[in-house]
Amino acid sequence: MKQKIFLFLALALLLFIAGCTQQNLSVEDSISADENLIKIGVSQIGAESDWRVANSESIKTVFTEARGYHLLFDDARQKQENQITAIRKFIQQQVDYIVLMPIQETGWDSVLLEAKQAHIPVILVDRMIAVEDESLYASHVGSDFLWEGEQAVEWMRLKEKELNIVQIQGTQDSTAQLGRTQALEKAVEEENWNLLVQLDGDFTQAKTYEVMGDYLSQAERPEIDIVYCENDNEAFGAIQALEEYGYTCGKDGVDVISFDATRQGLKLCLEGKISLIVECQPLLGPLVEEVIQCLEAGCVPERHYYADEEVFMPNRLTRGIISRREY
Ligand code: GYE
Repeated sequence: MKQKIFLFLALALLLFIAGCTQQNLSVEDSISADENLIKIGVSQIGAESDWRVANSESIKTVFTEARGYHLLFDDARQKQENQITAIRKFIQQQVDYIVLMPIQETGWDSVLLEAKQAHIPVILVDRMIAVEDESLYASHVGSDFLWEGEQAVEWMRLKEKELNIVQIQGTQDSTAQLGRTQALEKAVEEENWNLLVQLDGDFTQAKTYEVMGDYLSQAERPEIDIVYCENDNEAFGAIQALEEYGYTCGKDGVDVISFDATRQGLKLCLEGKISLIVECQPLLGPLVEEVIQCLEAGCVPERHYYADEEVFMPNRLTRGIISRREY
C-alpha cells in the first residue's frame, strides 16, 4: 500500500513539474513572440454606419497576430474625447503606430503633439484633420470626399431643371460631411437650385428618420426633387420617412442620392429607390498595412492614398455586383 502511495505521489510530482516547465515555456514563448509583433493602437470612431462596421472589420482582418501584429482596438462611441483618451492610453502603452479615424477635423493638435514627442507615427484613416503642423501625421489613407460630392452633383446637373433639394448632412466638421457638402453648396449657387433645408443626420439611419419625419410633418407638403443623403444609412432613414409621408422614391418621384455603396444601399439602388450612389471604399486595412510596412522599411510614405471609387445607378447595376460586395 505504502509503495502504491509513493508511486502515486512520485507520478503526481512528475506531472506537476512537467506542467510547470510546459507553462514556463509557453509564457517565455509568448513574451518573445510579442516582442516581434508590431504594436498598433487603433482609435475607431464608433459603429454609426454599415460603412464603419466594414472599415473596422477590414482593419481587424489585416492586423492579426498570425500576420505579425498586436492590435489594440478602441471604439470611441462617436465621441472625440474618447478618441483623445484612447490615443493617450496608446502612448502610455508604447505602441509602435497609432491609427486614427478622426471623427472631426478640428481639435487634434495637442494630443498628436504628445504622440509626436513620444516618437509614435500617426496614420490617419478615412477622414482628415485640420492641423497647422503637417508633421503631426505620417500619412493619410482614405477618400477624396469633394470628388465624391462632385460626382453626385454632375448627375444632378444633367436633370437640367431648377431642383428643390433636401440635404441630410453627416457628422458636423467631419471631412466626409465637409467635402460632400461643399460640392453641393457650390452647385446650388451656380445652378440657382433651391436648397430647401439642411438637416443633420449624423450619418445614422435613426437620426435621419427622425429629422426627415419632423421636416415632412409640416402643414404644407414640400415639393422635393432630390434628397441628398451623405451616406447610405441616412438614405435608408430618409426613404423610410418619405414613404411614410406618401412620397415615391426613384424615377418619377424623389431622387434619393447617397454615398458609400454598401450591399444594402446597392440593393435599394437596383430596386430604383436610390437613384445614384457614389462609392466610398471602407476596406482600407491593406492600404494601411502598406503604409506601416513602408515606415518599417524606413521609407517615406505619400501624404495621401486615395482608394478607387465608382458611381452606381439602377441601370448600371447587376445582381452579380451586389452579391460580390463584401459589406
Ligand atoms: O460615408 C459614413 C461613415 O467617413 C467615409 O463615415 C466615412 C463616412 C461614411 O459613417 O457611412
